[in-house]
Amino acid sequence: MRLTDTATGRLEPSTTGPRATMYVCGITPYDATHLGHAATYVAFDLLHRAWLDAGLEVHYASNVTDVDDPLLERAAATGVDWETLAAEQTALFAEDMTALGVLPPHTYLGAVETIPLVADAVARLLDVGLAYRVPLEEGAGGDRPDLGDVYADISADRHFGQVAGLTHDETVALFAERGGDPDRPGKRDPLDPALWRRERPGEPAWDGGPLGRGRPGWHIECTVIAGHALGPAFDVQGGGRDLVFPHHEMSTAHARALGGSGGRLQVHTGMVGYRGEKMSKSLGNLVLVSDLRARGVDPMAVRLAVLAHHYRTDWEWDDGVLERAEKRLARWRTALSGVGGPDAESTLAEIRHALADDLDAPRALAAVDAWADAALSLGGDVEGAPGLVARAVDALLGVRV
Ligand code: 5CA
Ligand code: ZN
Repeated sequence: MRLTDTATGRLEPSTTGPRATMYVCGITPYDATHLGHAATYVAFDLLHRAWLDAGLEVHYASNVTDVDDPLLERAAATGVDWETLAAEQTALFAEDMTALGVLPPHTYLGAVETIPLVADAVARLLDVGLAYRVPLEEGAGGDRPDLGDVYADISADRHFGQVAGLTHDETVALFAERGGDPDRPGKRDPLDPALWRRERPGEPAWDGGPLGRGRPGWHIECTVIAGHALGPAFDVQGGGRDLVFPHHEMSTAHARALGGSGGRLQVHTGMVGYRGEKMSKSLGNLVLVSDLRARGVDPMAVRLAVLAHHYRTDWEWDDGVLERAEKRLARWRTALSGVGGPDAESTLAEIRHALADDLDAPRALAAVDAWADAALSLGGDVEGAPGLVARAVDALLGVRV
């Protein structure tokens, strides 16, 4: 099967051997799972299922960014303890994913529980001169204010920029918009990302050995968790398109700095919008999976609504999208209720072909629609055909019918 690699823009083989490995960036748990998250995890779930169907030995790893600025800010603004907020939202996310039929990762690690691994990696980068310290402002750094924050020196990386392929001006703008600090005094380059943030009054901090107490930077966290789970090189680094730059550019650069190569392919999903803008926790224009579930919406209809869009396109959620998916699901269920039906071998082959071709879910759904149309209009007497379609829809598309 082939996937579009963001770095080259080309279709590339999804694996190179009997083992298939992917790292998909997990949530920052300060608010509940929305349809944008759901679409991203359902897309990579299709890949997971296609790999299993091909008989590959799959290792899927993911993370929870359970300590980060947006999470701490939300906790402070709402007066909730940040750890409680993170634990609650992480649990709700798992529930939502289970309801949507997303197979869980084999390795699932939080930022907090991997701090010693990250601190080690950052200390190594300092030792080999690929990272440097930036002096702290007055009042920061606890009893070791002399140990600065640690930043990666991206000028040392010849391949920097290959993931996103952006111009310098574009990168600086995006860096500022997406959690970076281009104007921090003392940095060698505005784009250098933080690897270790020293303790600040009112912020949580952990023992960092030679780094001093503090907490990990965002990109290095994903590099270290992916490397720990999958090794220095793996097949797919995935996430939504909003992570291409800086997150995946930086985490791949960090992987190289640590002697590996990170994801061979960079795979990104389009953005789900709502009411004219990207659905996002920071904008607050959210449709939550848990709200839909609470309203009694069948999560399989939600999954079908997602699958009706190719993973790389941007699309808008609205009631019509959900209504069409509910109708489709009901129609499939009716068509699948018989003992016999039209021959389904070619339907199964078409679903597999469609998924092997850059996860073309809409084409896979169309194949099932065609079979359902034939079943409902012409009938058919192939015994077991509905069962075959039902199992294919369940195993390959993750839709329980
Ligand atoms: N914790 C980091 C990654 S290490 C993070 O980006 N968390 S997140 O909660 O903001 O997003 C989780 C995943 O959902 C990311 O892959 C992100 O790219 C994706 N995502 C967020 N918003 C949307 C959206 N509107 N449409 C599609 N995917 C989205
Ligand atoms: Zn990540």
